[in-house]
Amino acid sequence: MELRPMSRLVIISNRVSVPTSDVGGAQGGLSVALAAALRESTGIWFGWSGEETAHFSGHINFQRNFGVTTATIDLEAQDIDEYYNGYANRTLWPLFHYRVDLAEFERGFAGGYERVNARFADTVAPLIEAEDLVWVHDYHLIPLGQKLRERGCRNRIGFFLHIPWPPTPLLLSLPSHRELVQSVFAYDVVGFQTLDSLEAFRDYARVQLDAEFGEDGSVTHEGRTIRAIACPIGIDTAEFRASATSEVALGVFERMRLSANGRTMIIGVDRLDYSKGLEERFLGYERFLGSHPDQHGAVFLLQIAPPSRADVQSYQEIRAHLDALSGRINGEFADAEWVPIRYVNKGHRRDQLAGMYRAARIGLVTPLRDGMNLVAKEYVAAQDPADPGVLILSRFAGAAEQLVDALLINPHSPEDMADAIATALAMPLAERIARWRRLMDNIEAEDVIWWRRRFTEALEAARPHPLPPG
Ligand code: ADQ
Repeated sequence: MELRPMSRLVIISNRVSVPTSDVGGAQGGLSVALAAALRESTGIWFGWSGEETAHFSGHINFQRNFGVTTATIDLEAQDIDEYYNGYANRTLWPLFHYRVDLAEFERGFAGGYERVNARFADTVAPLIEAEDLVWVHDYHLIPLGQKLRERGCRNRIGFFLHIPWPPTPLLLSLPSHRELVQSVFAYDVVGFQTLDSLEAFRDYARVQLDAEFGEDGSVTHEGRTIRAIACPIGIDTAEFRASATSEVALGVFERMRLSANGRTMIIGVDRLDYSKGLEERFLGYERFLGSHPDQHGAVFLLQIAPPSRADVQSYQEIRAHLDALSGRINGEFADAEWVPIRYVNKGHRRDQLAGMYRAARIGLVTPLRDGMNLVAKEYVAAQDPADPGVLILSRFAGAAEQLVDALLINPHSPEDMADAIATALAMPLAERIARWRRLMDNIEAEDVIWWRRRFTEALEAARPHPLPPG
């Protein structure tokens, strides 16, 4: 393997996930992968601590854990309210997931978003050294690149968007859409999860900004050229496969089998979020039960959905809806010995999840919109190669661009979902194995290490930013 000195990497995201030694524990593949990149490159990971402070001071808390340096700041209550709960999660998140109906456009939120991005820039800029690669993550921090440029940062700076980029007509409903998109041109490389999102970004640049397009994905606007690429995120496939056969996972697998008592298990695992299509999933499953009386008592759905963003009203509402809906469906179909939906609002360790995925004949992943959806990939990676389950996947998850051998469905259609469940339950072993193998080939080839390399190599190939004119 070619050995070359790596640039130091500075990763900036809203929250920082501090590495621990506990491989089976709470951490997602993303944090493991970024931590691995940081270990190789001796960089730092900068973000909000998740803590509140009475007065923002710019004080940075450095920590070093398992070879990774993290640097975090505390934010004021107003920052958290306007930037995080406000602009990020009540304006951009719904809008970028095609829910203009839920998006709230308040000037206070926009102001808080600008202010916190400036606070991030002020505090992180002095930490950045001349040759560092800077990699900014997600919708919380879109204007950060521009704010760093305004503070004289000439490094190569990349941005990766974990959620979908919306079609132009939707984005136009954001009052400051033009400023937001123009700020993207401060980066050198901009990565999207899918070709669909990349195309939507290019469409905006063409129609609204009259941008020019070059070879190799370059987009030029007002003298600034960026490279816009599709770079789908993957999971740490090797690690997840191993965790699916760990002692903890196999223990969970056995207990699930016992508690299933001969019934076939269907699994759903999602943060409790309206974008994940949980109501539609329950309704599709209800339709399946309604049209397949022979399956009563023979299947059950285990839905794991830990609450998230509980300070935002639309999240409180979806939770209440799901409580009512799961109760109604269980009331309609359950008998003394069988409950059709086991609805669990708790998080689980990753190795426990892996064991549950492995025990499920069907993985039901039906978001209405999703940047990628890593649960779909984890479900596949956790399967027993000799007796794999079937993935039912929404066409509107980014993962559907890669996982074409899943049963792809329209999550808005209860009939589509009911049919897919019936098809999956009846699928012969040979077809299950053939589909699983092709899904696994993709998940192995385009894993999180591939993703990280693809992005950082594009960033390394960018030319250092020229000095500002004048
Ligand atoms: P999320 O919307 O959070 O991520 P997803 O990609 O599915 O969605 O990742 C969720 C992660 O949390 C998975 O690793 C999953 O195992 C874990 N998880 C979910 N429920 C859990 C539970 N009950 N207990 C423990 N772990 C649980 C955003 C975007 C996605 C994109 C990712 C990464 O919305 O589209 O795929 O970022 O880019």
